[in-house]
Amino acid sequence: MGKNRHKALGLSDEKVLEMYETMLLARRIDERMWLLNRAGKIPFVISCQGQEAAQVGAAFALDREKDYALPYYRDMGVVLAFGMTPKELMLSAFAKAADPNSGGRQMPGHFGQKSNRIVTGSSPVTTQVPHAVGVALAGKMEGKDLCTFVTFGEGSSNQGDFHEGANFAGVHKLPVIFMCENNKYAISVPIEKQLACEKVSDRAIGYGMPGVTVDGNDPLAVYEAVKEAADRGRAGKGPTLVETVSYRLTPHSSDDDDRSYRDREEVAEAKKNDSIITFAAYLKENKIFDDAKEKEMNDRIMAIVNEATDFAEAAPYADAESAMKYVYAE
Ligand SMILES: Cc1ncc(C[n+]2csc(CCOP(=O)(O)OP(=O)(O)O)c2C)c(N)n1
Ligand SMILES: [Mg+2]
Repeated sequence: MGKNRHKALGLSDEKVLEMYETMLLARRIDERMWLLNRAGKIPFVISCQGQEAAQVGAAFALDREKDYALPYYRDMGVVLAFGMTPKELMLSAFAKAADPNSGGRQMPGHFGQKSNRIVTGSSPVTTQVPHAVGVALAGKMEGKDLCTFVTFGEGSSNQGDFHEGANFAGVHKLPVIFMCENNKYAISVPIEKQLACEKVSDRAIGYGMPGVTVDGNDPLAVYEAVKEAADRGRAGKGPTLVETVSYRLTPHSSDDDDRSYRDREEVAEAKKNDSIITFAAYLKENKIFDDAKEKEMNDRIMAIVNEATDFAEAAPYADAESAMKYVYAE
Protein backbone atom coordinates (compact mmCIF):
# COMPACT_ATOMS: atom_id res chain seq x y z
CA MET A 1 0.00 0.00 0.00
CA GLY A 2 3.03 2.29 -0.18
CA LYS A 3 5.52 4.17 1.91
CA ASN A 4 4.34 6.69 4.51
CA ARG A 5 1.27 7.70 2.54
CA HIS A 6 -0.45 8.77 5.76
CA LYS A 7 2.22 11.40 6.45
CA ALA A 8 1.63 12.96 3.02
CA LEU A 9 -2.02 13.30 4.06
CA GLY A 10 -1.08 15.02 7.33
CA LEU A 11 -1.92 11.98 9.47
CA SER A 12 0.39 11.09 12.36
CA ASP A 13 1.48 7.55 13.21
CA GLU A 14 -0.81 7.69 16.27
CA LYS A 15 -3.79 8.73 14.14
CA VAL A 16 -3.44 5.85 11.69
CA LEU A 17 -3.02 3.39 14.55
CA GLU A 18 -6.22 4.78 16.06
CA MET A 19 -7.90 4.33 12.66
CA TYR A 20 -6.82 0.72 12.53
CA GLU A 21 -7.92 0.10 16.10
CA THR A 22 -11.39 1.48 15.32
CA MET A 23 -11.63 -0.76 12.23
CA LEU A 24 -10.57 -3.80 14.24
CA LEU A 25 -12.99 -2.97 17.05
CA ALA A 26 -15.86 -2.81 14.54
CA ARG A 27 -14.81 -6.16 13.06
CA ARG A 28 -14.56 -7.88 16.43
CA ILE A 29 -17.92 -6.56 17.67
CA ASP A 30 -19.53 -7.68 14.41
CA GLU A 31 -17.99 -11.16 14.66
CA ARG A 32 -19.22 -11.47 18.25
CA MET A 33 -22.72 -10.50 17.14
CA TRP A 34 -22.78 -13.39 14.64
CA LEU A 35 -21.82 -15.82 17.39
CA LEU A 36 -24.51 -14.42 19.67
CA ASN A 37 -27.04 -14.70 16.87
CA ARG A 38 -26.15 -18.32 16.09
CA ALA A 39 -26.30 -19.10 19.81
CA GLY A 40 -29.87 -17.80 19.83
CA LYS A 41 -29.10 -14.83 22.06
CA ILE A 42 -29.70 -11.93 19.68
CA PRO A 43 -32.26 -11.83 16.88
CA PHE A 44 -30.49 -10.18 13.98
CA VAL A 45 -27.13 -9.03 12.60
CA ILE A 46 -26.38 -6.85 9.58
CA SER A 47 -22.65 -6.62 9.10
CA CYS A 48 -20.00 -4.00 8.50
CA GLN A 49 -17.48 -6.67 7.49
CA GLY A 50 -15.55 -5.59 4.40
CA GLN A 51 -16.54 -1.93 4.78
CA GLU A 52 -14.64 -0.91 7.92
CA ALA A 53 -11.86 0.84 6.00
CA ALA A 54 -14.31 3.02 4.07
CA GLN A 55 -16.32 3.82 7.19
CA VAL A 56 -13.43 4.67 9.48
CA GLY A 57 -11.34 6.40 6.81
CA ALA A 58 -14.30 8.66 6.05
CA ALA A 59 -15.23 9.40 9.67
CA PHE A 60 -11.66 10.43 10.49
CA ALA A 61 -11.78 12.99 7.66
CA LEU A 62 -14.78 14.75 9.21
CA ASP A 63 -15.05 17.20 12.08
CA ARG A 64 -16.43 14.84 14.70
CA GLU A 65 -17.28 17.75 17.00
CA LYS A 66 -19.51 19.55 14.48
CA ASP A 67 -20.50 17.45 11.50
CA TYR A 68 -23.62 15.31 11.34
CA ALA A 69 -23.56 11.63 10.37
CA LEU A 70 -26.55 9.99 8.69
CA PRO A 71 -25.30 6.42 8.50
CA TYR A 72 -26.92 3.34 7.03
CA TYR A 73 -27.24 -0.05 8.69
CA ARG A 74 -23.70 -1.34 8.00
CA ASP A 75 -21.92 1.69 9.44
CA MET A 76 -20.62 0.38 12.73
CA GLY A 77 -17.22 1.89 11.89
CA VAL A 78 -18.78 5.32 11.41
CA VAL A 79 -20.78 5.32 14.64
CA LEU A 80 -17.85 3.99 16.70
CA ALA A 81 -15.70 6.81 15.32
CA PHE A 82 -18.44 9.33 16.14
CA GLY A 83 -18.49 8.18 19.77
CA MET A 84 -21.02 5.37 20.16
CA THR A 85 -19.54 2.81 22.54
CA PRO A 86 -19.27 -0.99 22.22
CA LYS A 87 -21.60 -1.32 25.24
CA GLU A 88 -24.19 0.86 23.51
CA LEU A 89 -23.93 -1.21 20.32
CA MET A 90 -24.39 -4.42 22.31
CA LEU A 91 -27.38 -2.95 24.17
CA SER A 92 -28.92 -2.42 20.74
CA ALA A 93 -28.09 -5.98 19.61
CA PHE A 94 -29.77 -7.39 22.73
CA ALA A 95 -32.69 -4.90 22.37
CA LYS A 96 -32.31 -3.64 25.92
CA ALA A 97 -33.96 -0.59 27.46
CA ALA A 98 -30.75 1.44 27.74
CA ASP A 99 -29.95 1.17 24.01
CA PRO A 100 -29.38 4.81 22.99
CA ASN A 101 -30.44 4.14 19.39
CA SER A 102 -34.05 3.32 20.09
CA GLY A 103 -34.41 1.88 23.59
CA GLY A 104 -34.45 -1.59 22.05
CA ARG A 105 -37.44 -0.77 19.84
CA GLN A 106 -35.74 -0.76 16.42
CA MET A 107 -33.80 -3.51 14.69
CA PRO A 108 -30.03 -3.34 15.18
CA GLY A 109 -28.32 -1.15 12.57
CA HIS A 110 -30.83 1.68 12.91
CA PHE A 111 -28.23 3.99 14.38
CA GLY A 112 -29.18 7.22 16.10
CA GLN A 113 -27.63 9.14 18.97
CA LYS A 114 -28.35 12.80 19.48
CA SER A 115 -25.34 13.50 21.71
CA ASN A 116 -22.98 12.37 18.95
CA ARG A 117 -24.93 14.01 16.07
CA ILE A 118 -25.84 10.63 14.58
CA VAL A 119 -29.24 11.17 12.99
CA THR A 120 -31.69 8.30 13.29
CA GLY A 121 -32.82 6.62 10.09
CA SER A 122 -35.67 4.55 8.84
CA SER A 123 -35.88 1.02 7.40
CA PRO A 124 -36.77 1.93 3.78
CA VAL A 125 -33.32 2.31 2.27
CA THR A 126 -32.05 5.79 1.28
CA THR A 127 -34.54 7.86 3.32
CA GLN A 128 -31.49 9.22 5.17
CA VAL A 129 -30.30 11.01 2.02
CA PRO A 130 -32.96 13.75 1.86
CA HIS A 131 -32.64 14.04 5.65
CA ALA A 132 -28.92 14.79 5.27
CA VAL A 133 -29.72 17.40 2.64
CA GLY A 134 -32.26 18.99 4.98
CA VAL A 135 -29.80 19.11 7.88
CA ALA A 136 -27.22 20.75 5.61
CA LEU A 137 -29.79 23.30 4.44
CA ALA A 138 -30.72 24.10 8.05
CA GLY A 139 -27.03 24.49 8.92
CA LYS A 140 -26.54 26.85 6.00
CA MET A 141 -29.59 28.94 6.92
CA GLU A 142 -28.36 29.20 10.51
CA GLY A 143 -24.84 30.10 9.40
CA LYS A 144 -23.30 27.04 11.05
CA ASP A 145 -19.99 25.66 9.84
CA LEU A 146 -21.06 22.04 9.41
CA CYS A 147 -21.09 19.31 6.81
CA THR A 148 -23.46 16.39 6.71
CA PHE A 149 -22.13 12.96 5.87
CA VAL A 150 -24.57 10.41 4.49
CA THR A 151 -23.92 6.84 3.40
CA PHE A 152 -25.91 4.26 1.46
CA GLY A 153 -25.36 1.12 -0.60
CA GLU A 154 -24.96 1.05 -4.37
CA GLY A 155 -28.33 -0.70 -4.73
CA SER A 156 -29.86 2.13 -2.73
CA SER A 157 -28.39 4.68 -5.16
CA ASN A 158 -31.21 3.64 -7.52
CA GLN A 159 -33.87 4.91 -5.14
CA GLY A 160 -35.58 8.21 -5.93
CA ASP A 161 -34.48 9.58 -2.56
CA PHE A 162 -30.85 9.60 -3.69
CA HIS A 163 -31.59 11.44 -6.94
CA GLU A 164 -33.94 13.98 -5.38
CA GLY A 165 -31.57 14.68 -2.50
CA ALA A 166 -28.50 14.93 -4.74
CA ASN A 167 -30.27 17.30 -7.13
CA PHE A 168 -31.46 19.62 -4.35
CA ALA A 169 -28.01 19.67 -2.71
CA GLY A 170 -26.38 20.41 -6.07
CA VAL A 171 -28.78 23.24 -6.94
CA HIS A 172 -28.38 24.88 -3.51
CA LYS A 173 -24.67 24.09 -3.12
CA LEU A 174 -25.17 22.44 0.25
CA PRO A 175 -22.31 20.95 2.28
CA VAL A 176 -23.34 17.30 1.92
CA ILE A 177 -20.94 14.41 1.45
CA PHE A 178 -22.76 11.58 -0.27
CA MET A 179 -20.80 8.37 0.24
CA CYS A 180 -21.90 5.24 -1.56
CA GLU A 181 -20.45 2.09 0.00
CA ASN A 182 -20.40 -0.12 -3.07
CA ASN A 183 -20.05 -3.69 -1.79
CA LYS A 184 -21.03 -5.22 -5.16
CA TYR A 185 -24.32 -6.77 -3.98
CA ALA A 186 -27.80 -5.64 -3.03
CA ILE A 187 -28.86 -8.73 -1.11
CA SER A 188 -28.62 -11.35 -3.91
CA VAL A 189 -28.45 -8.93 -6.87
CA PRO A 190 -24.90 -8.41 -8.23
CA ILE A 191 -23.71 -4.96 -9.26
CA GLU A 192 -24.03 -5.60 -13.02
CA LYS A 193 -27.76 -6.15 -12.61
CA GLN A 194 -28.19 -3.01 -10.51
CA LEU A 195 -26.76 -0.15 -12.58
CA ALA A 196 -26.51 0.55 -16.30
CA CYS A 197 -23.67 3.03 -15.82
CA GLU A 198 -20.16 1.85 -15.05
CA LYS A 199 -19.72 3.60 -11.73
CA VAL A 200 -22.07 5.03 -9.12
CA SER A 201 -19.88 8.15 -9.15
CA ASP A 202 -20.81 8.71 -12.85
CA ARG A 203 -24.15 9.92 -11.53
CA ALA A 204 -22.63 13.01 -9.92
CA ILE A 205 -22.40 15.01 -13.15
CA GLY A 206 -26.16 14.99 -13.46
CA TYR A 207 -26.39 16.90 -10.19
CA GLY A 208 -23.57 19.38 -10.76
CA MET A 209 -21.14 17.89 -8.27
CA PRO A 210 -17.81 16.08 -8.49
CA GLY A 211 -17.95 12.31 -8.28
CA VAL A 212 -15.00 10.10 -7.37
CA THR A 213 -14.53 6.36 -7.03
CA VAL A 214 -11.91 5.12 -4.57
CA ASP A 215 -10.69 1.80 -3.20
CA GLY A 216 -12.98 1.09 -0.26
CA ASN A 217 -10.40 -1.28 1.22
CA ASP A 218 -7.92 1.56 1.58
CA PRO A 219 -8.79 3.85 4.52
CA LEU A 220 -6.23 6.43 3.40
CA ALA A 221 -7.72 6.76 -0.08
CA VAL A 222 -11.17 7.20 1.46
CA TYR A 223 -9.81 9.67 4.02
CA GLU A 224 -8.31 11.76 1.24
CA ALA A 225 -11.50 11.83 -0.86
CA VAL A 226 -13.78 12.65 2.07
CA LYS A 227 -11.40 15.31 3.41
CA GLU A 228 -11.47 17.03 0.03
CA ALA A 229 -15.27 16.77 -0.05
CA ALA A 230 -15.54 18.25 3.46
CA ASP A 231 -13.20 21.13 2.54
CA ARG A 232 -15.33 21.83 -0.53
CA GLY A 233 -18.51 21.77 1.51
CA ARG A 234 -17.13 24.11 4.17
CA ALA A 235 -15.90 26.51 1.47
CA GLY A 236 -19.47 26.86 0.15
CA LYS A 237 -18.70 24.97 -3.05
CA GLY A 238 -21.42 22.38 -2.54
CA PRO A 239 -21.76 18.60 -2.33
CA THR A 240 -19.56 15.71 -3.49
CA LEU A 241 -20.32 12.10 -4.31
CA VAL A 242 -17.71 9.60 -3.12
CA GLU A 243 -18.03 5.93 -4.11
CA THR A 244 -15.99 3.41 -2.12
CA VAL A 245 -15.61 0.02 -3.75
CA SER A 246 -15.14 -3.03 -1.56
CA TYR A 247 -16.92 -6.34 -1.07
CA ARG A 248 -19.57 -7.59 1.34
CA LEU A 249 -17.70 -10.34 3.19
CA THR A 250 -20.75 -11.80 4.97
CA PRO A 251 -24.20 -12.79 3.78
CA HIS A 252 -26.58 -9.80 3.51
CA SER A 253 -27.76 -10.39 7.07
CA SER A 254 -28.03 -13.18 9.62
CA ASP A 255 -31.25 -14.22 7.84
CA ASP A 256 -29.59 -14.68 4.43
CA ASP A 257 -27.73 -17.65 2.94
CA ASP A 258 -25.42 -16.28 0.24
CA ARG A 259 -24.37 -19.76 -0.92
CA SER A 260 -27.48 -19.77 -3.07
CA TYR A 261 -26.28 -16.88 -5.27
CA ARG A 262 -22.49 -16.52 -5.13
CA ASP A 263 -19.53 -18.88 -5.41
CA ARG A 264 -17.34 -19.57 -2.42
CA GLU A 265 -14.30 -18.91 -4.64
CA GLU A 266 -15.48 -15.35 -5.25
CA VAL A 267 -15.76 -14.68 -1.51
CA ALA A 268 -12.37 -16.30 -0.83
CA GLU A 269 -10.80 -14.11 -3.52
CA ALA A 270 -12.30 -10.94 -2.00
CA LYS A 271 -10.96 -11.88 1.43
CA LYS A 272 -7.44 -11.40 0.09
CA ASN A 273 -8.16 -7.66 -0.05
CA ASP A 274 -9.67 -7.53 3.44
CA SER A 275 -8.57 -4.17 4.88
CA ILE A 276 -8.10 -5.66 8.35
CA ILE A 277 -5.21 -7.62 6.85
CA THR A 278 -3.94 -5.18 4.21
CA PHE A 279 -3.96 -2.08 6.42
CA ALA A 280 -2.15 -3.97 9.20
CA ALA A 281 0.45 -4.91 6.56
CA TYR A 282 0.78 -1.24 5.56
CA LEU A 283 1.33 -0.21 9.19
CA LYS A 284 3.92 -2.94 9.67
CA GLU A 285 5.67 -2.05 6.42
CA ASN A 286 6.03 1.48 7.75
CA LYS A 287 7.39 0.20 11.08
CA ILE A 288 4.64 1.65 13.27
CA PHE A 289 3.08 -1.72 14.05
CA ASP A 290 4.40 -5.24 14.61
CA ASP A 291 3.14 -8.68 15.61
CA ALA A 292 3.50 -7.98 19.34
CA LYS A 293 1.57 -4.69 19.11
CA GLU A 294 -1.06 -6.41 16.99
CA LYS A 295 -1.58 -9.09 19.62
CA GLU A 296 -1.73 -6.51 22.38
CA MET A 297 -4.32 -4.48 20.43
CA ASN A 298 -6.41 -7.52 19.66
CA ASP A 299 -6.35 -8.68 23.30
CA ARG A 300 -7.38 -5.22 24.48
CA ILE A 301 -10.27 -5.18 21.99
CA MET A 302 -11.44 -8.68 22.94
CA ALA A 303 -11.58 -7.62 26.60
CA ILE A 304 -13.78 -4.66 25.58
CA VAL A 305 -16.02 -6.90 23.45
CA ASN A 306 -16.38 -9.44 26.28
CA GLU A 307 -17.23 -6.73 28.79
CA ALA A 308 -19.77 -5.13 26.44
CA THR A 309 -21.40 -8.52 25.77
CA ASP A 310 -21.76 -9.40 29.46
CA PHE A 311 -22.97 -5.90 30.32
CA ALA A 312 -25.66 -5.88 27.62
CA GLU A 313 -26.79 -9.44 28.26
CA ALA A 314 -27.36 -8.63 31.94
CA ALA A 315 -29.08 -5.28 31.27
CA PRO A 316 -32.86 -5.02 31.74
CA TYR A 317 -35.43 -4.98 28.95
CA ALA A 318 -37.85 -2.08 28.66
CA ASP A 319 -41.06 -2.40 30.70
CA ALA A 320 -43.90 -3.77 28.62
CA GLU A 321 -45.96 -0.78 29.80
CA SER A 322 -43.59 1.55 27.94
CA ALA A 323 -44.31 0.01 24.51
CA MET A 324 -46.44 2.97 23.39
CA LYS A 325 -43.96 5.60 24.56
CA TYR A 326 -42.75 7.79 21.67
CA VAL A 327 -45.61 6.47 19.52
CA TYR A 328 -48.44 8.74 20.66
CA ALA A 329 -48.17 12.25 22.11
CA GLU A 330 -48.32 12.21 25.90
C1 LIG B 1 -37.20 1.04 -0.12
C2 LIG B 1 -36.71 -0.33 0.29
N1 LIG B 1 -36.73 -1.34 -0.60
C3 LIG B 1 -36.28 -2.55 -0.25
C4 LIG B 1 -35.79 -2.77 1.01
C5 LIG B 1 -35.26 -4.15 1.40
N2 LIG B 1 -33.79 -4.08 1.41
C6 LIG B 1 -33.12 -3.90 2.57
S1 LIG B 1 -31.46 -3.82 2.32
C7 LIG B 1 -31.63 -4.04 0.66
C8 LIG B 1 -30.43 -4.10 -0.24
C9 LIG B 1 -29.71 -2.81 -0.32
O1 LIG B 1 -28.53 -3.00 -1.07
P1 LIG B 1 -27.42 -1.90 -1.07
O2 LIG B 1 -28.02 -0.56 -1.18
O3 LIG B 1 -26.42 -2.27 -2.08
O4 LIG B 1 -26.81 -1.99 0.40
P2 LIG B 1 -25.99 -3.19 1.06
O5 LIG B 1 -26.97 -3.97 1.89
O6 LIG B 1 -25.39 -3.99 -0.01
O7 LIG B 1 -24.97 -2.54 1.92
C10 LIG B 1 -32.97 -4.18 0.31
C11 LIG B 1 -33.46 -4.39 -1.06
C12 LIG B 1 -35.79 -1.69 1.91
N3 LIG B 1 -35.32 -1.82 3.16
N4 LIG B 1 -36.24 -0.49 1.54
MG1 LIG C 1 -24.59 -3.21 -1.82
